[in-house]
Amino acid sequence: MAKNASKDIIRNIGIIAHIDAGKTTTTERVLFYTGLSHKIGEVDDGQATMDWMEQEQERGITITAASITCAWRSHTINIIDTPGHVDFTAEVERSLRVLDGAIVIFDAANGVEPQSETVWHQADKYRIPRLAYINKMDRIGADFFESVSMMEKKLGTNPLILQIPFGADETFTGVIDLVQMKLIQWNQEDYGLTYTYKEIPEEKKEEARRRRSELLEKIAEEDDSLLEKYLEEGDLDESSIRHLIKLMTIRYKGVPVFCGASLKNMGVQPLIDGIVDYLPSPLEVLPVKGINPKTENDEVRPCDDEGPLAALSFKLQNDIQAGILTYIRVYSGFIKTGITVYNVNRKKRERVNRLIKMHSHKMENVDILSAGDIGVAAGFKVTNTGDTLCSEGKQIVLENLVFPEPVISVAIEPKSSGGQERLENALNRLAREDPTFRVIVDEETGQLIISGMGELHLDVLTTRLLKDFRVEANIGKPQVVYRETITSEARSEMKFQRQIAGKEHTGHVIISVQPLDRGKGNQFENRAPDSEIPPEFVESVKRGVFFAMERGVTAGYPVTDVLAVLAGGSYSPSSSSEIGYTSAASHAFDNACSKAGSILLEPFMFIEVTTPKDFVGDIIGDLNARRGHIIGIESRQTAEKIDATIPLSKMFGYTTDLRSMSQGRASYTMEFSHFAPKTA
Ligand SMILES: Nc1nc2c(ncn2[C@@H]2O[C@H](COP(=O)(O)OP(=O)(O)OP(=O)(O)O)[C@@H](O)[C@H]2O)c(=O)[nH]1
Ligand SMILES: [Mg+2]
Repeated sequence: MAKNASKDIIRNIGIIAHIDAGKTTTTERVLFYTGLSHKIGEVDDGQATMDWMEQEQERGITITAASITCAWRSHTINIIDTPGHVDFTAEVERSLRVLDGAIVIFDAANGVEPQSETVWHQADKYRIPRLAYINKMDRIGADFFESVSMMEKKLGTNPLILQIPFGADETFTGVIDLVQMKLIQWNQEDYGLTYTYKEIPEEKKEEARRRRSELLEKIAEEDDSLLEKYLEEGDLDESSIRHLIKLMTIRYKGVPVFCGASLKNMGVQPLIDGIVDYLPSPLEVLPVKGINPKTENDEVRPCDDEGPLAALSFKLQNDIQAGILTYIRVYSGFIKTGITVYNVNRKKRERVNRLIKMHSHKMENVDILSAGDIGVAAGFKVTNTGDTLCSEGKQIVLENLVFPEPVISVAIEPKSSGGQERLENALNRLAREDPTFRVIVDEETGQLIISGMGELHLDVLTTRLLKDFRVEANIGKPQVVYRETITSEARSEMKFQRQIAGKEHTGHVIISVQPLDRGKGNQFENRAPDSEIPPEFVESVKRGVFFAMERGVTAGYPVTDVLAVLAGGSYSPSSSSEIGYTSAASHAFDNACSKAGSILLEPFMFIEVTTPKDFVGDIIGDLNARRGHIIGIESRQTAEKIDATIPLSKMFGYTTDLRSMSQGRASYTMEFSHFAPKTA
């Protein structure tokens, strides 16, 4: 189709990395070099275009993923710059879910950091082909080859070195391109906008030749005729090399490695070339998979405008002017203004009134989003994050997004008694945007409890509440969100019977529960004969069980790692109802768990502290006092790294404590590790 032909010039790309690796700094250069901005916005001056939220500029970090569309060598590149802080990992997750490729940035002085591993595995999960960019080559301690070897060791990947640095730290002045066999250097007068290709200096020629042979050895086998040519001639031309690198990349067999120093305006253009040359267009990725809700069969939908509509909503955002913005990736078919689409998860239609392409926070109205596109619909009523939009006649349910569960909470209350409704409204709006943020009412105290991914996450949200929504509220101290689980098997039989609005509702179920391995989450199985529980009521039983799991059994924390089995029950044609089965199932589950004996689990975090040698002793002593378990200490050129696991409950205020222990010179990153029984 002529329409589809233009799709091979589209690239949908995410930028992912550990916090502070330079994602936004690099993206700002992309904006400048592709002509989207006339001036480079620096993160350090609070001027980055991509970090447009006030809080991002104040804190100097990215909080929400922002997208831009730019043009390079007649291609259209949609780039999403994601946050690196672990509290905002959901932004990375949902971006990767809808993208076709990624650039993973590493800090040359630190190599593979904990969050680099996390985002790498997230990209593995969604089968995303990727490029690696070793940034900050100008920093003291920058080590390109050490970083590459960490990629092999820690990420188990096959790096394809396409460039080597020319110099390191203060002497870093350019990159040697092994495909073109040239030294590239940037003109600093125009902030690196122009650059020159030079002869490789004599002292580097031998190394460059050797590295190029190593590269060719790795890639030549990907194509039989090129392998033959390589064996005969001992070399290959540029376009054959690029072809082989692309095949390796989109077949997940290798990761091209680039290097540079974005802040010093070196290295970015070859990386943009890499996006065009090596990352896939929407036509080159696997077709999206889903389930036909009528037949329950798997279905695939290739990227084709003519195909039936399959699109995923992956993000919701409140906009003061445009209302609710729903971010959508269209996989097949198209969405046009004026039509209605079918939300299969809510079983409701949505009318498409306005479509937008986002350029960071600027909007461009468009008439159509076609297969392979990412865009925004304004004014949708029912669609939530993770819902599938399709045609009502040809339904499909795409795999939903799974987000991590909150681990920390605070109580919040309005300053005046009249403020309750306003507060609840604002909280609900924030919760709709952010699937990792929960609002619940404590049944005993009537207090509002909000929970999220970490102290920073809740701090950002409460600041928005007070500033953007101008709500006056008192905010409590952060608390850990524990989990409940069981230690043995048990079963419970429950009969529910009640008159509701003049009608009798009954339900009778037998539920058994058994513990699952840590990290398995909750599961539900139906083993009841159809004669005891008709299949159409199984969903009601499941709903009752999951409701009880959310609410907790003895301490009010969510239940985890439990298998609930519907083992039997009975059915009365005159009175059995959905309400009856749901209520009976909730009670039976509670009762079975109480019998099985429930215990509390607490979240443990993985923490990595980076510190100058002098403070190692004090920091380790302090970690031990917080019930930390030291996993390892690693010496790097510029600092020591201490890895440990530690209960989250002992980590409140750690930022300040670490600062005072180390005269402000140590830093740490922390991410969720696992749940384990609470001991103290
Ligand atoms: N020396 C040096 N510093 C850099 C380079 N690139 C970025 N930085 C600095 O590193 C810090 C973090 O840069 P950002 O671009 O905000 O990093 P990020 O990956 O977007 O960070 P988050 O969005 O918070 O995860 C800033 O102070 C930058 O100036 C570089 O090439 N060299
Ligand atoms: Mg950033």
